[in-house]
Amino acid sequence: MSEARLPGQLKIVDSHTAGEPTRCVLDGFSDPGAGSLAERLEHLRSRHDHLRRAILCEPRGSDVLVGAYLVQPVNPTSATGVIFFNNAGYLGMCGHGTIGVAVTLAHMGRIQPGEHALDTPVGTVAFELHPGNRVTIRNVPAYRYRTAVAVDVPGVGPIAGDIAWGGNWFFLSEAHPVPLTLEHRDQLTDYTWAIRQGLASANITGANSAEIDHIELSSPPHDPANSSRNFVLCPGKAYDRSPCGTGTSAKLACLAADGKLQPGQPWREEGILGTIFEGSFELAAPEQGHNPPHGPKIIPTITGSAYITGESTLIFDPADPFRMGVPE
Ligand code: PYC
Repeated sequence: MSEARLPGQLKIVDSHTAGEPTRCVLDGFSDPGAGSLAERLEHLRSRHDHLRRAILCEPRGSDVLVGAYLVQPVNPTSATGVIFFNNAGYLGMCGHGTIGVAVTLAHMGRIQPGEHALDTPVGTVAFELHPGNRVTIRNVPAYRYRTAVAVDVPGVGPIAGDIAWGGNWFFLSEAHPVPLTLEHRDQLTDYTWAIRQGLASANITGANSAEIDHIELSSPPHDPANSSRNFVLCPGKAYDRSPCGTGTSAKLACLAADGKLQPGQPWREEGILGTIFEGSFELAAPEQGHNPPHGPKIIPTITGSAYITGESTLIFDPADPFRMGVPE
């Protein structure tokens, strides 16, 4: 398939993990084949980005969807390779998406309950498929990169937060103008978007000048059985309906750095819908990187459930004026 051409059809399986949807694209697209997943992501970004929009944006998709191209794994023992994408671009890792992919692979009869792994552009992620659509992922190493960073938020003023890596870059703050409830989602979206703009204007980045494209607010949980509640703004301005797997990983790294959570201690992260990811961590082995100055590197494990919501064929009619998605 050359640039700006679409396949006639694509097979997809849709699922949701704790309320956040994942669209697995099974075949019919041009799998870049060889090379690392990071190289293949770049190939898809530079040569086939129109396909991302056609699959995920309106009228076939929506801003909330996360897509997952299933590609050949790099490690022959991995169940699949995965390149995650959304309405704005591509994701290095996606926690809810990995749980969704695992349940999709089981739905297709490609895996059975037990231990597996999948390859992502930021590393291999081990996962265990439990009976009953439940999945535990062992994420890539997470760590806090900077502590108590002040950012001047347009229309709000200065606030403080930590910057952490959990498979994506996060700015995590406990400062928020309204409670973390669904009824305040529009205000929370505007506020977190303003934080993101404040970070960009001040050139505050993750390591190697990486853009911080996820903003995570935390508050005490609504349910006392849980540990914390969050609201996470994703790169394309949609908020995560789930407690966000990479966001929970980044949070665990900050808790570990502050000595507020010990290895193996359980953590229950409540998302904006009240759904839960169960997390814990172990300290990363020295060969997985030295300890950065703002806390140790950790290996987070995140458990959640996903459900299949559909199995269908996307059709790209050459006569359809919106076959490439609606204009941005
Ligand atoms: O679960 O890691 C996650 C995630 C990232 C963006 C949306 N969900």
